Amino acid sequence: MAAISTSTIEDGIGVLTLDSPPVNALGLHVRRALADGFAAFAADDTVKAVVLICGGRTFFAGADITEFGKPPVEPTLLTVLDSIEASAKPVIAAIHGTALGGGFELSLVCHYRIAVPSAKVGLPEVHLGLLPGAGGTQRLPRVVGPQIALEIMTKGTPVPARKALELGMIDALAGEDSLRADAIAYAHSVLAAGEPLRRVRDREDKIAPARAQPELFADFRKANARAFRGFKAPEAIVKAVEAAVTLPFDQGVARERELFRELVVSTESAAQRHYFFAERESAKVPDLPKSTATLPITTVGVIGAGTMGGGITMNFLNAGISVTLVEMTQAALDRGIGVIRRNYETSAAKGRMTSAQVEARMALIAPALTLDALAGADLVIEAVFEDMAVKQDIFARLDTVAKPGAILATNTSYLDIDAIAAVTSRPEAVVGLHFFSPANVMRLLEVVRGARTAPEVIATAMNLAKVIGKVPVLARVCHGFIANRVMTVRGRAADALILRGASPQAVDAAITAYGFAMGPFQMLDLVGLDVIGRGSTERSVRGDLVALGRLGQKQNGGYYDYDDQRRPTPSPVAAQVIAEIAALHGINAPISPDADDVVARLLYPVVNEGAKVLEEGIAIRASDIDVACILGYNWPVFTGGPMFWADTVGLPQIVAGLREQGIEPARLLIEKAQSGTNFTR
Ligand code: T1G
Repeated sequence: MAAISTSTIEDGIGVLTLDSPPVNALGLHVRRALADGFAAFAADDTVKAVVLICGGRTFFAGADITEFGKPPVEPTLLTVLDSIEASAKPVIAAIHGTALGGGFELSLVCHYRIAVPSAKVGLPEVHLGLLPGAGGTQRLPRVVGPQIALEIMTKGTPVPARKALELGMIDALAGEDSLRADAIAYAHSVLAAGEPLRRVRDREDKIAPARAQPELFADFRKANARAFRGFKAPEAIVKAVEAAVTLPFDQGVARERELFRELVVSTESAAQRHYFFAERESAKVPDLPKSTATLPITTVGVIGAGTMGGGITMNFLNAGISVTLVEMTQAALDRGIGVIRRNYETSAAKGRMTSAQVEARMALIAPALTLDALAGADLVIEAVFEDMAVKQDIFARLDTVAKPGAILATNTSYLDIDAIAAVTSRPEAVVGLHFFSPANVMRLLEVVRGARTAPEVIATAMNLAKVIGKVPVLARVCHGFIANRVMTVRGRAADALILRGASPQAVDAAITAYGFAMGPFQMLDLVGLDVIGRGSTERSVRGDLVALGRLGQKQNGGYYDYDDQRRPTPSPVAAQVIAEIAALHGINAPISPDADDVVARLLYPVVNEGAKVLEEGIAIRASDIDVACILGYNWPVFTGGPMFWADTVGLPQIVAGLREQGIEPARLLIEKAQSGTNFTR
């Protein structure tokens, strides 16, 4: 292991520099280097104060998540932090990049914190199904007060340095390029001031007032009940902050440890830690050599200024990339650009961006009414009507316009991109970029690899995803690629179940209890029964409801009736339609599945389809299917996604359950169940 720490003494200031790529995670070797470095400075009388700083891209980004689930090895993080906090000499944390989790907790046991303006600090453990387990739940409330501490820890969002200074999370800002020098100067100023050393743990000023506000915690719980539903960590954080306010420090820390230990062994935390790595793994393409070149994307063309085309365009404008936006008519173009402007102005009205930023982004749009305007684009994304003939016509014409080396992408949700590529003279340049609506919000980007798509086109698309703030998942060509393919199975199973006698509300209740924000029928009523076609011609419940003019919340109700506040109630009309269609299918043995049965009937088939997607080579790895479902369909992240969840349930049970439903499990699923292996562990 290369040396990761260096110690220097400059005019009485001991500077300890840690450099452990990629993010200075507080793994065992880093903790050892910290313990040794601080012990040496403590014993050296020429050292009057200490500056702790990191090399590389960031201050410590937290505990080493890969160590979780393994027995702790001394020096543990708590041991190291206790030794730093006990220092008789002032310790200054010099922060750049992202001081997160245990990294920020480490800075809180230092006496002072100085950061560069571009730095961010925070306690994002909640995203891992955890709480800050190295004193953060006890020290942060002593710095910013319990209310703000609750917000910071349950939301898990990093706090930019200037805001952190305002809140008292840091004590000073350094120059962007002079952190080390400024931190040393700050240490000298601390010595010159000669103030008694203050430890965060001893501060009372921010928590004493909260002792007279017991309602603070009840109010916070009530205000966040919906957001916290299904998660364990947020409630544990509230309990820990209550302890910070009501208990002496050391007892509060003990309470924090107790709560942390409960969380770290929970399935929810294992699921969220799985997802943390899965989201990063999905960007890696094993059969693409690291040396594969990526093509420069400096100007983009988008064909179609409708809902998808407009949302796709915004992603590039947000990244400062100019877009030539092509529509068939001026009216359609004006409408599309108007929607983009309104979206930005809504964000500006909420203070999320300035009017100048709105104008700067709008200025990056070059409207056009002809494909010829795309001649200079490095990448063109087609986002028109989901019809193969329409797309083939556009690609055939685009092929004659686009410059050599341009990437030609389609946003199709389902269609075969090889059939689209076949009408061009450059199938190696054709790729699928499947965005999810609303395209400027949803973080999933399915990159669809055609039979002849070139490696550098794939590498460029995967890299571009990160540039525009998306998480890429690579898919081969099949109907629906990954997310739509596996989640369509859930819709079909739900349609079948209500014909067997389960009510839409019973199905929706079971799926929301599982953790989804809403069930399949609530979703259909929200989106509109006429929007998502199932493509079948035979009579169906949905077809009959649409024929009755029942399009969902937007018109006359759908599977539910709605009052003028859009509150749903069971619909006798929908029940009648369901009975008629059931009779038509000769179904007369109604069942009344309980919630677990509903979950098994809707989600085991999704796992089965995921196994097929894997064995067909459509997805590279099982965790990619989890990423696609969590980001594309809001599959509850605390289950880890369908494949991680299946491993939690146990694959033999999934296989048996599918067979009870009359479904033959996928070969891969049977093999794994029989061999005792799994998808994601
Ligand atoms: N542990 C181990 N590996 C980590 C890691 C961590 N904490 N953070 C990142 N990595 C790896 C990551 O898997 C990837 O690996 C590489 O570093 C680059 O990451 C006791 C219990 C810091 C904002 O939750 O948010 O402290 O794919 O691609 O986009 O209270 O990483 O290259 O092999 O994300 O520039 C709390 C998690 C931990 C922060 C940088 N800390 N990390 O983002 O790079 S729990 C966190 C991040 C804890 C204490 C508790 C981000 C980043 P590979 P990346 P990035």
